[in-house]
Amino acid sequence: MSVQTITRAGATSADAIRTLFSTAMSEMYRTEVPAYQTLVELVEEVNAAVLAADPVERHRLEAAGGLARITEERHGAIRLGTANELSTMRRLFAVMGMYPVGYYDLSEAGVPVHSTAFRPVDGEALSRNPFRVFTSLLRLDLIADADLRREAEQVLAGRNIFTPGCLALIEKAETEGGLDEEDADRFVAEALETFRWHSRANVPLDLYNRLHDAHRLIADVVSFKGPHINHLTPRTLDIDAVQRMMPEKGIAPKAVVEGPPTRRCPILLRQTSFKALSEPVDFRDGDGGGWRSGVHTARFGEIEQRGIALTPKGRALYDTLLQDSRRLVAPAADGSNAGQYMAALREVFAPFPDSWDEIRRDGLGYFTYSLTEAGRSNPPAPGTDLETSIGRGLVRFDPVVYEDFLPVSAAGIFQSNLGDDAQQDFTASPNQQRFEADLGAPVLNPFDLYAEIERTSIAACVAAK
Ligand code: OOG
Ligand code: NI
Repeated sequence: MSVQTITRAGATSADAIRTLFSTAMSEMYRTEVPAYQTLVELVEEVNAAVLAADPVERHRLEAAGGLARITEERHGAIRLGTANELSTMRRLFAVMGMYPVGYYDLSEAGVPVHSTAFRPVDGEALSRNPFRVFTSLLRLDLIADADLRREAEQVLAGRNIFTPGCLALIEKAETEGGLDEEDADRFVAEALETFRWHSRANVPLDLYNRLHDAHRLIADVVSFKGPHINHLTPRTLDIDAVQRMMPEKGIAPKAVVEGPPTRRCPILLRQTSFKALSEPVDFRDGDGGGWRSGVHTARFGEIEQRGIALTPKGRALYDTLLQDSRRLVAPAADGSNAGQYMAALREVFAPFPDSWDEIRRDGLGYFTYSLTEAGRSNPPAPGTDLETSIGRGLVRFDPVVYEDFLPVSAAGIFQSNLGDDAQQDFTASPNQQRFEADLGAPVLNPFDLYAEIERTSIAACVAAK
């Protein structure tokens, strides 16, 4: 395996380790969940067709350094059981240049977890490989049954989801400021073990059933030796086409695409998924040391289309319009009113500007700015106003890709029957403090990161000679 290394004391760059890891994860998931392989092929097919039909988009992606990213892109998701698991996971991801961004409180949508997304944060790292992992922590405090809570806590306290080799290499990376090539390869192999599927449960069937009755997710987190990756999501350039074509490939998608409607200029994130598989699992057979067969449903497939990152103003508009459309037509869990919902969504979102220039002028989205060819041969004089340079064709602007998640969409993926009054509280709630204490660090604010990427690009334009 060859990695791109940087010269500093022979250390492998965090970006290179992340790429090794996301590639290994993708390979593992392809063999574990064959439908994922089918989905990846479908997405590649659709992306190639979109780029062939749209040379302008192709050129724009190329110019923004984004073309190579598209087929590489993945996100995954895991669910953890304890504070200790979460803080160690933070240290594990840091070795790959991934940091906790954002806080998502899913309890408001009836899912007993709160979450963050580990991802690269600066523009350069993102353009190399934006691999991200949506990471949830189970909230046992939301289990009403005190006895069941104690049992679950006991099971979780007795497991160790990281291999000793993985823990040793995390420490080595922390003390030595990185890993050499050989250690990087070992680290990836050891870390991968944590994300692997275990067909043998960690609990007897009876306890599994009681956990499952409390909430399906509680059973998923507590019953296994580790936090198996539950989906891996490729990025498509046309989610409507993928949604349409999934049945042709023998995959049944959920009824509605989550997030904003189809638009010329995509905003934020649109997602669809196929239902979790029912998989055979062996459960411990009481004290006898034997095994009993059963099933568990956890792992599924998901596809997403990413659009521009919105400013707080753009996000507020998005949240209002989404709420309005859900008030008009609440998507039914069985998909019976999917057409109606999508129509309402399109109609309600009509006031959201649908050209990059309008989105930019209205301060709704983040952009990167760069010199055009004309701008490079004839740089704007120092102090020239950015708008003037754009007007003269010396500077161009490109949308910054949204790298995060949407709580309503995530909840819709977790369970597709949100009530009318389900809230989308994206800001701090009292639980964020608890989450950060368990994480052992504050989560980063996504808006700050996008603003920084925009600022850096403007500074580079102004400084160019
Ligand atoms: C995470 C669901 C959230 C997304 O893309 O919004 C998510 C989970 O099911 O563990 O991955
Ligand atoms: Ni996902």
